[in-house]
Amino acid sequence: AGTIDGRIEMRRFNTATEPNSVIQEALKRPSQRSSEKIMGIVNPIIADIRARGDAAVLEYTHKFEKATSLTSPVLKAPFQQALMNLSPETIAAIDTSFENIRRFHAAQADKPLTVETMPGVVCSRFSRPIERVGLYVPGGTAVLPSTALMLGVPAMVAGCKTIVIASPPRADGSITPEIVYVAHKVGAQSIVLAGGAQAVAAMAYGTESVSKVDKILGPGNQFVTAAKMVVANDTSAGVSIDMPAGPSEVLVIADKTANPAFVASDLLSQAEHGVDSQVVLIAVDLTAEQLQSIENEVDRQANALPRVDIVRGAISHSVTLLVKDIKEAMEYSNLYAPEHLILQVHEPEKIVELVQNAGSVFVGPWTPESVGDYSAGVNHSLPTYGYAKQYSGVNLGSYVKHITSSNLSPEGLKNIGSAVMQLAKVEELEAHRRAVSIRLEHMEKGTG
Ligand code: HSO
Ligand code: ZN
Repeated sequence: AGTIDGRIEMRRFNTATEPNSVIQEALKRPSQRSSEKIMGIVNPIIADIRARGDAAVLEYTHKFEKATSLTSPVLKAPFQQALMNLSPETIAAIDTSFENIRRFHAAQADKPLTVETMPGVVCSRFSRPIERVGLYVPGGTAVLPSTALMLGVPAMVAGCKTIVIASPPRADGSITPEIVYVAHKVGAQSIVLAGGAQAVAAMAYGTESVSKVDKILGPGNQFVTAAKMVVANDTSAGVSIDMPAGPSEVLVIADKTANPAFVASDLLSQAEHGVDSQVVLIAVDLTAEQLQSIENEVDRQANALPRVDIVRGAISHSVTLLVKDIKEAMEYSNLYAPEHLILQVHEPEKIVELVQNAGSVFVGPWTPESVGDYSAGVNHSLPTYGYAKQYSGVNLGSYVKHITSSNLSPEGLKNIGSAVMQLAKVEELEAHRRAVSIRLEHMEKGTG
């Protein structure tokens, strides 16, 4: 499997002939490094940041990012023009993407709602922005200004007062100019020049120069994810997180109408993210020749990619499932709950109705996943590792709290009073009961 004869090929399973247990095993995500090991590294770093603040952040950045010339862990707004020197083409691309993401997320704002549940009993719900958010933008094998857009634009739209962006600096201590430009556009207050658990801890607890935030969002490696879990579980930090994040994934469903070159290109665009990425192809009732031409395309296109070695790693734990019809394909897809689901099938819009679990769906031959990664307007910060079964991707709601309110008239309290008093009695909470009865008595006396 994977690299026989150097050929870049996914393992193949036919659901008609393989036992279900084999298929289930094939669809397992590649296992992650043991969490105890990770925690053993992450916990002391977090403790160190809490104890020594900026000095510790800097030390870790010197050590892990080799940025020994860096003297402050924070870049404060307004950011100097010289730090966002970009080609006009890149500025135009960021501006176009920014505007699409802004429009799609602005449309997600929910209007306040009010319901009179009983005469005189009015319940309302309204939202308020989370005041301070910390956005983690990974560094590593690729620079990801698009992630700064996906996290920063909805924060801006929601009206978060303080937006802090953290991203590991380059070895010369500088930060990718595209990220600085995005930070400027979304109105970020500062950029923390740090990565890993140290960046997460600095934002969760605050340091001399890093402002403490109320929520941390954004993808990252296993250390970042572990650190997010630790700080979210520490009540003294008072911070929440978006969701657990894992390696990138895509599941492509292709039938006879699919273009093999398109199918291969989508599989590879996720496979190039990292050796731990996983891609799945579900081939619906394809002939041997059709399947062959997709596999040939995967091998041919992969070998022409600059990141072919990463692709090779990802493909080595990726699979093709051969299924009999689209219904079966959707059953497996819903079971896998992919981060990205690509439908290259006949009448794809109809198939969208069968989607139960997925982070984001890409419909039809003209919708490569990369449009969603960058520019269409949908968010690319999505649940991985099967968490699409219970989590949504980052959206405007990720940056707000919903607050409810009730407002009763005297008539309302009369209408509802007996129910409240009876339940208070059942729970033997007499002060609760009296808070109602004292008012009803007051009304009866006509003094209210
Ligand atoms: N596909 C990634 C996001 C990304 N792609 C950033 C390119 N740049 C999320 O799974
Ligand atoms: Zn991507």
